[in-house]
Amino acid sequence: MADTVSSVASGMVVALQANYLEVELDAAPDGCPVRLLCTRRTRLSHRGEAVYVGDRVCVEAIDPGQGRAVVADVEPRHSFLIRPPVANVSLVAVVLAVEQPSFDPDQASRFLLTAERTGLEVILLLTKTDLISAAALESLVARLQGWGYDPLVLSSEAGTGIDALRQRLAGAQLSVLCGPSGVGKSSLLNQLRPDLQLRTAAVSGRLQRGRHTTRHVELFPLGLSARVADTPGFNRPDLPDDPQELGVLFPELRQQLDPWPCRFRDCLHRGEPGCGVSSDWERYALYKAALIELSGLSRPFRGG
Ligand SMILES: Nc1nc2c(ncn2[C@@H]2O[C@H](COP(=O)(O)OP(=O)(O)OP(=O)(O)O)[C@@H](O)[C@H]2O)c(=O)[nH]1
Ligand SMILES: [Mg+2]
Ligand SMILES: [Zn+2]
Repeated sequence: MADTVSSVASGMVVALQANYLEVELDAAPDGCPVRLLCTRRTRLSHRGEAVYVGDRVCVEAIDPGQGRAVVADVEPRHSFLIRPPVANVSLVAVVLAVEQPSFDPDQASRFLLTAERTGLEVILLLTKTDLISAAALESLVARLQGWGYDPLVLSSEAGTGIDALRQRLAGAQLSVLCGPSGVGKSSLLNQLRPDLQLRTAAVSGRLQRGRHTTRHVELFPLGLSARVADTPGFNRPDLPDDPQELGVLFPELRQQLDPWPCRFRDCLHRGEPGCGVSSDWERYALYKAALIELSGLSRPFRGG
């Protein structure tokens, strides 16, 4: 009889809860479930190797009866979203509500900057568009276009934009829905895959904040070859540590560097000689405020 307990297989981490990883096998051995509940080999922790949703892993000590195994190794990642942590992402979808909770440009930018740090394609999903007038929506869309994004206009309530979203996500191997709590990330997934019946909860309080309903990152298949990650919302992503890294995370700043690269490579675009970046864009104030925040953390500024 084959010793299935010692067999080895490869797969992908599809969910993470406390100390357990759920791994979906590429090909399950006979009589073994496709999804296994796994712990990590202690030597992985000793080497300081964390394992995240989206990671490709090798599992061993498979116990088909119990549906358990142990993650022994993690393959190198081709991309990584820092927060929420997801490995091997191909598309980052930043989800923002027009209301409930209301649109906050500083918060929105922090999510977009975090997404841009992956170097991957970033899209912006505007949700709950049933809650504002057509004119207000039009002006918000125009504003976001000025930030370099062409937002997808959505409403899970009215069913607006769901087919367009499905098409967009189906073209990416692994996309992540990330954004503040209560903006309707899980609601969007329920629209795309009604069978999922993910838990959602009404926003509450004076600020109409979300209630942190989704607790774990989890991947769900969409169509034949795509997966989408639902993630727990949070309120204030950190800025990158390095002021030099900040500018290129703003698409509307990046666009200005293309025709007019700055004279100095370490230019921070605050009116330095030969700088190719103008001050005539909406988020310039936000960019400068972020630089000041970062300089408090790292090194002092020269000049003003
Ligand atoms: N009016 C309106 N309400 C919506 C829409 N989409 C979601 N909601 C409501 O917004 C609330 C929050 O939705 P969720 O899907 O739980 O939000 P989430 O982003 O997953 O929140 P977390 O899991 O906490 O991060 C729920 O009461 C939804 O019914 C929408 O398009 N229009
Ligand atoms: Mg949710
Ligand atoms: Zn410059």
